[in-house]
Amino acid sequence: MGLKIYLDGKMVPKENAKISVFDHGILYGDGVFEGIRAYNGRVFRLSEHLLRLYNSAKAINLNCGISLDRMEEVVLKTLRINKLKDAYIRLVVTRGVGDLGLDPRKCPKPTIFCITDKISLYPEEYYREGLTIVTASTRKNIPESLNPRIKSLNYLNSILAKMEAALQNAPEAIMLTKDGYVAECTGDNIFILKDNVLKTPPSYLGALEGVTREVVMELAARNRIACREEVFTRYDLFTADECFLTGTAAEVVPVVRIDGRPIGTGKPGKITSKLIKEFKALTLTEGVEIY
Ligand code: PXG
Repeated sequence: MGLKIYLDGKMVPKENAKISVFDHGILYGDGVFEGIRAYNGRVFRLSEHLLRLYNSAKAINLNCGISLDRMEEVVLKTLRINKLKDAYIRLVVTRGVGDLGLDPRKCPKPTIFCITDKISLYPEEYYREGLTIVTASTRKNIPESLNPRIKSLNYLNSILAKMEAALQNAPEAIMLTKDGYVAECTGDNIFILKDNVLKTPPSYLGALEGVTREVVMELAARNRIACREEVFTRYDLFTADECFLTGTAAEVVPVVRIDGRPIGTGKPGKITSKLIKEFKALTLTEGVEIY
């Protein structure tokens, strides 16, 4: 049996999961989404992801048309019908079908779909050896224009930076704000450790309030590691003792080299390794049960 996709109230085979070319999600990137993970039969931080989805929708004045509780059922049912225990979940709400103009009032009904699939894990050596990454010259969108805290279907800003990373054979790129402060990566948040204090850029700079970022802040508190949201520059990256990225797909992954400079010892740091272990443990003990 092939993969089934939830699409507007129905479970449809992957081959038939198609949406209209008049959908404003396609025409204008008008919509919001979430990337969520399930570990060993439990969905990790599902309510946090759903809250962010509904807040992103609210910020662009998009009514999802179904309640948050119903949306939770959509995710769980899609996992169940595909008999998945470990999965990557992509939940998308678009403005829906309209005419060829921008006006969202011409889109009476949002399009909702949920894809659940086997997770393709990052190579093991990323965690063992750490990542070598670069700074992109493409700056983060300014929050005054399109707030990056909205997880919208407009990812061109991140994609342009990701292309710069690929040109240099790097798996990720650091993105700076228009003023040159470190914001985040193309699909991950960033942390540094300096003199035993963890620092991550505040979301007002234009960083997504990552669910994994929040978990790491909790783990830091639990392990009595000082952690602050702080504005910092590339200088602070280069002179950091440790650096790591966080994201639903990446989890917690060490960074050992940035723009040619080794970070700290040039090997994954001690605190980073501890947080990786703690994070893994948490994913296996908490979460919404699917079955
Ligand atoms: N910042 C941005 C810009 C993101 O897109 C994160 C941070 C991490 O957030 P979470 O909540 O996952 O800890 C994201 C995550 C990809 C990919 O292929 C990444 C994301 C979405 C879709 C694809 O790397 N978002």
